[in-house]
Amino acid sequence: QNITVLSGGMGGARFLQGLLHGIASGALPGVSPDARVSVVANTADDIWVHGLKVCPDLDTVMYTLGDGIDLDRGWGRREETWSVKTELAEYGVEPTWFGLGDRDVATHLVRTQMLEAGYPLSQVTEALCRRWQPGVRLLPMTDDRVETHVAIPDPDSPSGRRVVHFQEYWVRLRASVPAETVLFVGLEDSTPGPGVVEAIAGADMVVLPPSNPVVSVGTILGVPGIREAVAATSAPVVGLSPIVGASHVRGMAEQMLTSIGVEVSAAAVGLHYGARSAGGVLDGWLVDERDADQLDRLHEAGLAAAAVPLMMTDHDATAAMAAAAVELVRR
Ligand code: GDP
Ligand code: FO1
Ligand code: CA
Repeated sequence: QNITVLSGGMGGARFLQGLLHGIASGALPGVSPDARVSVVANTADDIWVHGLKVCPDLDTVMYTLGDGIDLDRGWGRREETWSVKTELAEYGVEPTWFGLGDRDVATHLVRTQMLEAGYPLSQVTEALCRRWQPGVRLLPMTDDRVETHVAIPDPDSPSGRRVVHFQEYWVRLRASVPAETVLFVGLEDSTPGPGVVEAIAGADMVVLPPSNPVVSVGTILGVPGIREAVAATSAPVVGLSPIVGASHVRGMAEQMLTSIGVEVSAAAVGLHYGARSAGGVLDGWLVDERDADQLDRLHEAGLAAAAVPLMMTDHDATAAMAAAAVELVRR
């Protein structure tokens, strides 16, 4: 059996840990322990810093599933040191706000060298995963360059706005100013990476994990051909809400949803993805128990829906979420 997951960074990676735990322990109804997981990961967070290509969501999934992640930060390597970052700051070289760890720099050096030698990001990722053995097939959503940028208020500029890279919006500004517009540079000219459409078309189940619906899953679905593949696949498609009790659990999904005019609620995100019967991509949508009052809205829209505990507090809790997702759309 093949399960395909469209993932961002932390939220998707945490979900994948629980999914793999659930598969191995036989906790997912009708899913055999030898089921294989393919991950289509967001690459629009990617940024070039200090001449290095950094791929936050690919690396967060790879490090998390490869057991190299720093659990407190949720990104970057554990047992990290920061000499390179400190020395760069001593030289006054910007950006000083981006946390580049010494161990992490090695990953970016390998990736940058391979990209500059002409290897596509998909082959670079495959090479890095030979070391990390994440236990999934990790597929960049595209090999083309795509970057999320954010227009923020700027009284000093004639337009009253300034555009910053998503990483600056999140890491330096902590999403503390409104995202007036979110721009996905290069997205409309991108094509699905190798194996991506096949992983979706050939899946026995497609999952939209509790990742950011705008700048993680939204960007993946925005690669021309991917949304179409999800809408057309013979596999059931099920999603889990990243919004619990009208707010995100962490990160900046609230700001992103607001900037595209979508209500910050579990049901609104499910309706934003839409029921496949109504031209959307979902067959089923899981919300947290706190949002059970929103189930009617989802049923009326033609979605299978259920309210279950949706906090990824540990691998068993997350495995139970994955089991509920399987159960919701099982035929
Ligand atoms: P990022 O790329 O590092 O931002 O990670 P993702 O986009 O994959 O996931 C971020 C989303 O995960 C945020 O919108 C959070 O609301 C959501 N999230 C984090 N922890 C949990 C959790 O325990 N349960 C649910 N339902 N969502 C979560
Ligand atoms: N997130 C931060 O909040 N601060 C950082 O300094 C930071 C550095 C960083 C370096 C490499 C990397 O792969 C991820 C990094 N992240 C950092 C996380 C990154 O901003 C992710 O894109 C967020 O999780 C949002 O998707
Ligand atoms: Ca991300």
